[in-house]
Amino acid sequence: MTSESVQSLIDQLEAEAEMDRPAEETPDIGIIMGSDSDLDVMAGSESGRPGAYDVLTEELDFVEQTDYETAPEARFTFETFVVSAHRTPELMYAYAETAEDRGIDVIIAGAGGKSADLPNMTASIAYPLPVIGVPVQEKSLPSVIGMPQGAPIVAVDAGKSFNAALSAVQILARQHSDLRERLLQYHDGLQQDVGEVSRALHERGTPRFRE
Ligand code: RP5
Repeated sequence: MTSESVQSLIDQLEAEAEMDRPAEETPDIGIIMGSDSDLDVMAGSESGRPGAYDVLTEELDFVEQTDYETAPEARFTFETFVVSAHRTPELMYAYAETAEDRGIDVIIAGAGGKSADLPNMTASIAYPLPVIGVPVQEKSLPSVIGMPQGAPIVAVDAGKSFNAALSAVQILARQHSDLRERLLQYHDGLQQDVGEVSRALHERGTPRFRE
């Protein structure tokens, strides 16, 4: 028995899959997580480690798409949903099965706990769409990466949704040269930061640098 709120999400996904909207109007990346308690890891926490939302919006100029009728002006967008493999299996199935028809090119799926099945089940259902798994906790790692031969998933280290987003954009960049440029610019920025810190440490010496 599927609850009304879940069924309405399933209906929405299935209706979107029928719309055949142009790629400019649909999200390029789908971010799903097992629970909203995963949001700080998956999106990034305001006071802690940055995540997928932060790198996509702050470094790579993506916009989060929340409305499919009025798509954002930005060319590259992502969507975010809570989809629980165990509590809402029908929603997980509908999400994974409709993703490609809804214009998604890559899915980032995160889940916590010891039985973090959302990433690997999504990868199986959405195949051949690539899925990047994020183990939300250290203990989730074996269940995210432990796929049998022939059933692939790409995965990042525990909690590293930031890297999952970069990997997703690397996949998209094979088709979109402006994303390739954005990735190179991001990398240049990282190099610049290391260069500046290195010079400051070297020239000031350790005690003054520590101050
Ligand atoms: C997993 O169980 C979720 O991905 C989450 O990490 C964990 C706990 O979920 P809640 O009980 O906080 O909803 O399925």
